[in-house]
Amino acid sequence: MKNFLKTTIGFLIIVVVFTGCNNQQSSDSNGALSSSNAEKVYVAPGEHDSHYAFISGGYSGNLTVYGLPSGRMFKEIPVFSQFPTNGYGYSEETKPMLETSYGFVPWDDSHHPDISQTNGELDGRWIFINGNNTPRIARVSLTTFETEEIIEVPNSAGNHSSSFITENTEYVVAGTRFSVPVPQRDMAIKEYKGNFKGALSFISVDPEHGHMNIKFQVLMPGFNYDLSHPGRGKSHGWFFFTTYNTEEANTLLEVNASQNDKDFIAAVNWKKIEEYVNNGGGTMMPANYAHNIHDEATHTATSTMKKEVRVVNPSEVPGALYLLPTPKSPHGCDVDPSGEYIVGNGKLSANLTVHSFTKMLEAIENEKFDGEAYGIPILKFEDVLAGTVEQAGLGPLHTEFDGQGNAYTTFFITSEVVKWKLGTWEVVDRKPTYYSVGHLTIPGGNSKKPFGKYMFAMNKITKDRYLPTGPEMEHSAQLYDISGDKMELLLDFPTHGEPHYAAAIPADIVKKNSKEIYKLADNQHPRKATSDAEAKIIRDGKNVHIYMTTIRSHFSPDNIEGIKVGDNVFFHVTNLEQDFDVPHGFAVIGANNAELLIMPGQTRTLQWQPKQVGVWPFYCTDFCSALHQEMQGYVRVSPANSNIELSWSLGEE
Ligand code: K7E
Ligand code: CUA
Repeated sequence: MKNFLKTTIGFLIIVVVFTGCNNQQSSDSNGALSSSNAEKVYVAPGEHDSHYAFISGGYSGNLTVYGLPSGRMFKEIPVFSQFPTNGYGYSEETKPMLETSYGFVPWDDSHHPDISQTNGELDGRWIFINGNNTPRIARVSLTTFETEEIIEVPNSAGNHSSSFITENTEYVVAGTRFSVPVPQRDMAIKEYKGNFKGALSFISVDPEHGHMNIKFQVLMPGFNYDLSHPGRGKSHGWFFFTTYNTEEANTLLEVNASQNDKDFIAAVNWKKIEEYVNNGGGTMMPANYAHNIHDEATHTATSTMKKEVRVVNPSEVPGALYLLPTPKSPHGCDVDPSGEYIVGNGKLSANLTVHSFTKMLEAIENEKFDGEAYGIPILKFEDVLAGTVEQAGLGPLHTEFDGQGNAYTTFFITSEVVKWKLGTWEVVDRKPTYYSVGHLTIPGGNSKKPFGKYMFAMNKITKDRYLPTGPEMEHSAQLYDISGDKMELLLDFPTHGEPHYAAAIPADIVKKNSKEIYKLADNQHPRKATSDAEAKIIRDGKNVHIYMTTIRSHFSPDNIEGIKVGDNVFFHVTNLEQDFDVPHGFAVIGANNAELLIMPGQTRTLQWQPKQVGVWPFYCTDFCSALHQEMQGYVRVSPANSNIELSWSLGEE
């Protein structure tokens, strides 16, 4: 009887709970969910997510790694910004990564990550991301999840239509948002029109190592180049850029750059320009830009200043550039998986414009032009138009594809994602976002082979979605199940910085390659110490180099004397561990930089300039063993004129 009662009451509770949820779900406005949706995002303790999502950190300058469907953040990868958490941009080995022609620039604004591709499919080798403010492109390894390379982009400003990857990672492409004088010079801002230029940079990627090199820059008219995407399949070899401010206004752009009814999508036949350049075409122009590479063998980055760049003027390569009229200051520029449709989202329009690649080629073939801009032929809007998605919403921004013939477009003003059909242009579903969505991502959704299943929206405004945290709230993302006819909202999760775009990929493609340790035997750092016996200290004038090792649970040496005020001390710390996930940290009192976090087999260097006489401790910052708190040492700092001899020890009383 007791059991029967229990079961009945249990059943009743379940019914009540489910009914409650169902009632809530039917009122779409509050975005509440049924418990079956909770199951869809539940990853049991110890189990893994099915997808990685790499979400741009916007004004954090970094890239964050999330799991889908759980929305859990796994890592923040420092890219363009100093990161005291692990010493990136503070350690001597990583400082060169942030060198530019403007000197050391420890911050940037990162917008668009894109994963390397082979045959138009995500191959999971590298991920590229742009620095918007001080134009740079970074390459992050997806075996170490570390930034390996950063190249500065000269003649560019506001590196926004970046960083997008061609079908076989031949190029990572970077377009300037702001047009500027090229070369830079002192001139009146009023003389912008007709004089400023917009550089579109094609940066070749070495297929084996991923190393980047600016192959050429196309010097375009002084428009704003907002977003871009490569052609794929039939349109492989072309690249498309949205433009706004084709008015070439230099003040009050909110009015003056919205005068033209149509701006353009610029179509660039990069294959043609590549061929021209391979035959010696273009001009080498003096330039000044940094190229920074982190070498995994020496665990050290070097920065080289490059002195020239190859530029190409559109008029030099007839047939390589065309302008496709596109309404109302388009923002997003997205190409469908087949390569036929080029979607230009006029952010001031209610309709979506879709151009046809086939029609574009026909119009070019028939030379049906509607004038030209600075010598670049303008095609007729009607001749290239594939179709229009009518009255889909307000403020369209970005579009992704599911590989099933559907496109998903974000609408900033009406806060929604709208699903529509390629070819028929009919709207088939819409779901609200909370609130004011910018980009959206489908795993592989900007490649030839989208993986579908999930879509997530990255929203600009959070408001009441989370517990309040004062005036500053993290932005919110929302995960939707797109496997059915209708999108289903599954989850809200907070993101870090301001995510603009993100790239997502099935975990299987990436996780098998993820590195667990650096082999100590492969460490070629010039100041490594690969055993306690190799620990030593070398004085070179005021520079003191401490070759130090760490292993659970001591530093070697752990007692150091003979350091003087005014010295420049370098702690070169090698982590001797060869076990997965056993980093050691290193911090010393009064350091004006950060800590070091040293991965197994790695060497990292912290500079320390002791300013006060005394005996000062250093310690491990990462709880590495039961005796982690014992992992410490002392440095004796004597007056600048003292005669105390340099000495070091471990385990001597
Ligand atoms: Cu935020 Cu792609 Cu920089 Cu649109 S961009 S939202
Ligand atoms: Cu090493 Cu804590």
